[in-house]
Amino acid sequence: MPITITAFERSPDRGQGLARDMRVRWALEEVGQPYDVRLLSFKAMKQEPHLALHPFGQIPTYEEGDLALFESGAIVFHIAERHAGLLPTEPNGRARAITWMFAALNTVEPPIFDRSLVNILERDQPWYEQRLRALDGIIRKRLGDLSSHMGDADWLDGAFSAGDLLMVTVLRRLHGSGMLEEHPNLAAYVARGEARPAYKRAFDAQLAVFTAASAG
Ligand code: GTB
Repeated sequence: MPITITAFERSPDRGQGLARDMRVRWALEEVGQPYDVRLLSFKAMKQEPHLALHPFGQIPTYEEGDLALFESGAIVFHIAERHAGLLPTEPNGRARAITWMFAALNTVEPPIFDRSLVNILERDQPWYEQRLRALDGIIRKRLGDLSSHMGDADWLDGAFSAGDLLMVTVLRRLHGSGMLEEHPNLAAYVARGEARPAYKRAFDAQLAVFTAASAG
């Protein structure tokens, strides 16, 4: 069954691969599944037929035959369940890798994503500095804990898994903040993820969308 995902017609990140279609593209590249991309304007995302696929009018979505999914974490999990390469087969290792998927999305991503939003939307507000300091404190605590957990390991728990894929996409958002560099093992971890051939193919594909939109 052909797979179709959705992505921004023109990503506000100008091709940095920060939108959440990147993690879906990367997962599909890791497991060697070809996919089509339907590009959407902000207007089209908020209208039918897209709303029938995504109740919140966002990207990414995933279609395969009569299956339609939204939520990037659920999509990556689905890909990892259906195809070898992103989850261990040994049950306990698999459960731990799934735990890391949740940790990336529920524990590490929220303050990092909020920080991006505050920087975009609240810069002119009187509470901006205070809010940024509070979020940076939470993020630094998360990074410190994660760094201690990882030590000198290459990946979170044994071999590369969907947990690493999600964690790296989450941590990448801190590029430019200086916070990753406070933990050389985490900076190296992110670089290791970004060096994977599947990551590079996914990154280049989403960048090509932005480049084409800018030329047109
Ligand atoms: N929990 C959902 C998931 O994981 O799939 C969240 C999906 C989501 O936030 N989608 C965003 C979206 O569709 C795009 S990824 N936004 C449009 C809207 O809500 O109207 C978030 C995002 C957007 C922009 C940047 N950027 O420019 O750097 C980065 C990330």
